[in-house]
Amino acid sequence: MFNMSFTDEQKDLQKMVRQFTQERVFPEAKELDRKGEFAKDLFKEAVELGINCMNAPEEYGGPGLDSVTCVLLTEELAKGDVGFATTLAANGLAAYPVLLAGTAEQKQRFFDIINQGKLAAFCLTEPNAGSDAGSVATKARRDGDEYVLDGTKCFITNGGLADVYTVFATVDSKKGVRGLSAFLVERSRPGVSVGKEENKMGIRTANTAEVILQNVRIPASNLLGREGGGFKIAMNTLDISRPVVAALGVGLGQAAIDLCTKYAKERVQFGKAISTFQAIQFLLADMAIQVEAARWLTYRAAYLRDVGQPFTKEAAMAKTMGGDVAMKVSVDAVQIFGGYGYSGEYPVEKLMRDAKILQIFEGTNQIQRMVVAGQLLK
Ligand code: COS
Repeated sequence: MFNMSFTDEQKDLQKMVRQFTQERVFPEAKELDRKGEFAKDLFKEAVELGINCMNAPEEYGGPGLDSVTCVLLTEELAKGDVGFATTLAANGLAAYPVLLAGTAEQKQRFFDIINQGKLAAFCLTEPNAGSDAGSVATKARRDGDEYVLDGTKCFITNGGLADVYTVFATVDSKKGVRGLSAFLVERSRPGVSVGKEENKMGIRTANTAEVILQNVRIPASNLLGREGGGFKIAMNTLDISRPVVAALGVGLGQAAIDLCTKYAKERVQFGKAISTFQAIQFLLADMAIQVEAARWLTYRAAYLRDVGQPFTKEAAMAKTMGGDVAMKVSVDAVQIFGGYGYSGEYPVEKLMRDAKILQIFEGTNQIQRMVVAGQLLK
C-alpha cells in the first residue's frame, strides 16, 4: 500500500528550503557555474538552516530526517542548482555507511566533524572500478592495531573539500567483493591528499576530485562493520541514496517546466505567445507528465525505505526515471527557448548540462536497469 501525505513539519521544511533556493541558491548559481566554483557562502547558510547533512540523527546533533523528507528537500534545492544540491546530498551519502555499520563511538566522531560545518565524501569509485564497484583496488593492510590504506579514488563529490571520508578498500583482492571493507578516514591523517579536481560539463558548483591515499595509517577502530562487509555496506548505501539522486532529477525537471511555462507565455512569434501553439503545449504537457511520474516513483522508493519494506528495485527505478526525465525535459526546455535556450544568458542550457550526470553517477542508468531486471528475475 502507498498511502502518502506529508506532515506539517515536512511541509514547513519544504517551504523553508524553497524560499532559500529561490532567494539565495538560484540567483547565485549562474555565476558560480560559470566560474566552476563551490558555493562556500551558500553552504554556510545551509549549515545554519540545519540541512547540510539531512540524515544526521538528532542524537548526534543533526535534523534526523527520514528518506521522504530528504527527497522532498533535495528536490527543492535542485530547482535552484543541482550542483549545490549534490554537495549536500554527498554529505548524506558519506554518512550512510557510518549510520548503517558504525558503532556509537564512530557515529559520534563522524558527526562531530559534520557538526562543525565540515564536508564529507563517499569514496568508492576508482579509475578501474566504476560500474564494476566490486573491483576496487585500494588496499587495506592490517598492521597491529592499525590499517594501512593505499590507493586512488576518483570522481569523488566533495573530495577536495571534505574533512572526513568513508573509504572502500580491499583487505584481500583475491576475495573479490567479499574482500571489500569500509573505513572512516579523517582528512587530517598523514598520507591523505587531494589530486586532480575535475573541470566538468555540469554540476560545476559541486567539487569533484581525486582522493589519494598513500600509506595512510588509521586505527583499527576506524573499520566500519566487519572486514569483508564493505560491499554490502556500499550497496545498501547506494540503495538508500538513489532516491535522493532521483529527486535531483525531479527538481531539475520542475525547474525546466517552470522556466518554460513562463517563457512560452511571454515569447511572441507569428503575432501570438508561443504558449498558444499546440506544438509547444504538447512539449510542455509531456514534460509535466514525465516529471510527475518521476516524482512519485521517487517519493514511493523513499517511503518504502522509511516503512522498512524492500526498496532496492524501486530505488533503481526512481534513479533511472529521475535521470532520464531530467535529461529529456532539459533538452526540450532548450528547444522551447530556441536560439535563446542555447545561449549562456538564459538558464536552460545549464539545466541540460547539469542533467547529464544524473544518468551517470551513483550507478549509471544501465546499471540501474540491471538492478531492476535482477530483482524481477530473482
Ligand atoms: N543490497 C544488498 N546486497 C546486495 C545488493 C543490494 N542492493 N546488490 C548486490 N548485493 C550483494 C549480492 O546479494 C551478493 O551477495 P551474496 O554473494 O552474498 O549473494 C553480493 O552483493 C555481490 O553481488 P553481485 O554479484 O550482484 O555484484 P556485482 O559485482 O555483479 O555488482 C552491481 C553488482 C553492478 C549492482 C554493483 O557493482 C553496482 O551497484 N555498481 C554500480 C556502482 C555505483 O553505483 N557506483 C557509483 C559510485 S558511488 S557515487
